[in-house]
Amino acid sequence: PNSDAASGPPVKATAVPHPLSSDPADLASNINYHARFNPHFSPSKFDPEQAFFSTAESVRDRLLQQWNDTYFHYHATDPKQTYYLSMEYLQGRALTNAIGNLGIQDSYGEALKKLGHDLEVIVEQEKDAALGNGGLGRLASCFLDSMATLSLPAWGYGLRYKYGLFKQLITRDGQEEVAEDWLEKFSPWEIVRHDVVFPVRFFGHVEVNTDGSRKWVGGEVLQALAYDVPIPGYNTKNTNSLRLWEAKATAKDFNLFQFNDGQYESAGQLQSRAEQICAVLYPGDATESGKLLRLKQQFFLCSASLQDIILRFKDRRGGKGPWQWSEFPSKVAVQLNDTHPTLAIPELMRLLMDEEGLGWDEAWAVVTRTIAYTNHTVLPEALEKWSQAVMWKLLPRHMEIIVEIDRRFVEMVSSKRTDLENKLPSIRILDSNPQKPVVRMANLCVVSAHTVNGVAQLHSDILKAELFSDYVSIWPTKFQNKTNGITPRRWLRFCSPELSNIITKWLKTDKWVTNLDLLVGLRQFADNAGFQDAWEAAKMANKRRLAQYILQVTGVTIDPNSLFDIQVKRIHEYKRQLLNILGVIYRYKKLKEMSPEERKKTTPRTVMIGGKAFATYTNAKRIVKLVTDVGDVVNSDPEVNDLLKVVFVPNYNVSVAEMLIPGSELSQHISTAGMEASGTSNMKFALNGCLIIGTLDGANVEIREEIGEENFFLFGATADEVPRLRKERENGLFKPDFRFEEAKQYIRSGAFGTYDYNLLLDSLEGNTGYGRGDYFLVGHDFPSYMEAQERVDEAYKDRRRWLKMSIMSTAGSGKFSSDRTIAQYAKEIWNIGECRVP
Ligand code: 4GP
Repeated sequence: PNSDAASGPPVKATAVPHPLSSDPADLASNINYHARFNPHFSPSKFDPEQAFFSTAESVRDRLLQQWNDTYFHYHATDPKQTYYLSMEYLQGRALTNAIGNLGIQDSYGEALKKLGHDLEVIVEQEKDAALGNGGLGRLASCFLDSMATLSLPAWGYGLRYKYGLFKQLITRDGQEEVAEDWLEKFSPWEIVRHDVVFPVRFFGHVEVNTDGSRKWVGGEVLQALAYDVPIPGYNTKNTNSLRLWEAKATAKDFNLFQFNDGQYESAGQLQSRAEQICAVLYPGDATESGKLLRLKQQFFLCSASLQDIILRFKDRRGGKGPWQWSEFPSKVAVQLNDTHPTLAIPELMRLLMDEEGLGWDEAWAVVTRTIAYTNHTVLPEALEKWSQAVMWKLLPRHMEIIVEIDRRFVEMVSSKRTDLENKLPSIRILDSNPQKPVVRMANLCVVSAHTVNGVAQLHSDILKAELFSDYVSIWPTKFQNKTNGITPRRWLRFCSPELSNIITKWLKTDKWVTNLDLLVGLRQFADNAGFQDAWEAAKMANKRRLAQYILQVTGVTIDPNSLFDIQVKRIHEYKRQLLNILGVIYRYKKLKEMSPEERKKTTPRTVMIGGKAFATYTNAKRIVKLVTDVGDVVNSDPEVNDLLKVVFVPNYNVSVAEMLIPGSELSQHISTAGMEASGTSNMKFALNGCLIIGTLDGANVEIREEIGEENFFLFGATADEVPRLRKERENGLFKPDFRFEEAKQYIRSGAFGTYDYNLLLDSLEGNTGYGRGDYFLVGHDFPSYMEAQERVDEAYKDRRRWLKMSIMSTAGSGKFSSDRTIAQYAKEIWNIGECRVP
């Protein structure tokens, strides 16, 4: 801030300028207006934090205008609309994205300059909205951006968690989790909608009316209050909504009598139960109460969203019945982002039958033509199963409906598909194992949805061949693939302006921002020395920025001339950060054994690993600890210091990714083949000219196809070899590579401190069991991984060759735009079309 900072904003507040003016002076005046008149801060303060909030509010004025126009346009046009139901959205920061999509970044930069501030500093003030865990949540956010950019009538629905994903601290004991309060001050982006409130019931019982119809009554009723977050598209006026629900109790639910009697806690019981629902993303579910809370969250999202969708359907037909319910699926598409919102299925059935009076068949026809389901993982522990007892207690009417869906499915199989009768125990919805009767949510989705899709070709093939193979034989056309994508706005245009400018300059157009296939035009310059030099300079600028960031958050100095090698993602054994760090350990040991002459020939590397481990996932936390311990030893070892650095990047989130990815040169996507459904960071890295070392897993397969196998460092077993390799291991036939043994032994020798790593290393030994007996095949893949790493070192020594490969990576990334993914969903699943605001 300039010297006026302490005495308030330097420009005098005048009348509020038109919110759509892009004149920097008008914008400055608008920012100034918000600084003076918003009630959140003292008007005498205008340091970067206040400047951020005032700027965001000024941007919001414009968003509001477009958002209203969009709403009215959709209302008047009444197109078919998609509703994306997701328990997770990893939105990250919104300011750069908003002004970038609105095309007013430069004007805001200038406006802030007039006010004594620097836009780059101001955007850093914003907290990440981390209402998600990882890939699935970030995908949802990329989809929102693409839906708006393609001018599609499509909204997101989610929950407004008070505390999103935890903040990760790295201490001497490894990872520590603390609550991340993204709403600590407030979010300038949301619009609280006191006019949009729906009741959501829990518990209670089912009453049967004299005509046989049924009604869910009693229990407790909370209110769902809507908060709308405007989602602007790039280069379009369309500004869609992300509607986040918050749970509330009403004043009626507050027992004033009890309160006055000193019984403060029981007086506000419902209020506090309401607060629990949106308190945190993924509350621990080891306890019964934890499971109940998660189920409540899921139902809360589904019920509020569907009531809202139905009301809108009615509103758009004049608000007066009778309704043509058979028309509903031609006006509404509901996409379930994984099984978390599965309860939308029985809830829509209930609303249609019990509230709207439809019969079963009529309601079922609507539901099954409206709902589609995306699967994001084949990991058995992630396939949701809810206890039938808990479901009967919390949602008795929904359980009745689920039982009936299951009964009809069983009846259909028994009458029409006798060949599958022996498969019924595994394909029906209810698993009535007397020990632990559960509802299998994925089965409910597959039986009820009109379309089921995987998120990369290999994953979709695996779903069809394995997890859902029996259903495929019943409904062969139900299954599709929709390879994931990422938004090129956030993940190239805005996070790497340097590289973007070069691309625009050489392609002589910036149309690639909305038509990513145009990047293929860069192939013609891949050998051009002038282009390569410019490319290298841009990458170097990003590396320098990253090095500064690393110094700031970890205190470790890294050399921008070394190879920047990055693995960032949730810490999970199947993602094999352990393979990475074992490789680093082996490298370190060999460096130490080398003569000074030999050392001179090696490629200097900086290895960065980042990601959060689920709080109760012990082995994942041990991996984090190991990386930090290795870093401590390696980084302070003068013998290797200029050749190897190892950094654990703390608190990985969207904003950190925006810093890391543009500065990366090699990234690791090294999951056990068949286990990573897609991966989306692989796409972000490739788009930013980073080379991939990886297995033939998830979207790696398609990335390699697109950018050319000569530009991809491949290693490891393939998905179809994995079962055989596991069997061999179980039968004691596995012979470990000497390098693998050496690396493990080095850890056991205490080279990285006194922490007991035996339990972690033991998971790589033995011969059976999930997580033991090296289920993830780290040992099997280790030698081919090390050989691929040698190829990386060699390639990096040839600067021109590396630059060419880097350019080819970006040039081949066109397919991985989420615009392409969403266009396919729109056409092949939702059947919706553009509805552009004029
Ligand atoms: C993730 C998958 O693990 C990842 O491969 C995929 O790219 C991403 O979904 C988006 O489709 N799954 C999850 C999850 O995040 O919670 O199951």
